Amino acid sequence: MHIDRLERYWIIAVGVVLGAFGAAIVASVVVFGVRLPSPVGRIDPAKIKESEFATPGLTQDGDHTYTLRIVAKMWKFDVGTKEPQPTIKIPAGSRLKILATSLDVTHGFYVEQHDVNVMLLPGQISQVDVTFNKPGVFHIICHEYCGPGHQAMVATIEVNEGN
Ligand SMILES: [Cu+2]
Repeated sequence: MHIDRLERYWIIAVGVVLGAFGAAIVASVVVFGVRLPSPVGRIDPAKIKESEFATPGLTQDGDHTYTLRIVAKMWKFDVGTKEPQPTIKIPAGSRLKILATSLDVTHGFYVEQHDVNVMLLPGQISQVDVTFNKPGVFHIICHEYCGPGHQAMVATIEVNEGN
């Protein structure tokens, strides 16, 4: 079979590019440990008051390690406080295990400047582990349109100069 010289070059070039993409995917998993956010459990939204999400909020597990339980609902990230837009305060260098679920509809969960971008589905518990090294104020934003109060669905993580 005759393959034109230019055509052969293009076949090789496409092969190299596809190979590089494949290598990048393998490297992201094997070398850099990138994982898709995955559900860690199921929950009946009607029985949320009988679950670990009955008292959402921040608990300290150890030195600079915390668990944050969040219930997303129209139109608030509930962390167990009365504020409509709550603030979670942690020291710099904290490792946060975020467990989140939705009470009603699909919500989004995005933390600015950090590697957190999850969809919160009713009936599903999602987990994200993230370290906050840099002091600052970082918003948690709902990025899935969830109804007329969607734009007010904001919480804040305040990372203070820690020790
Ligand atoms: Cu929303």
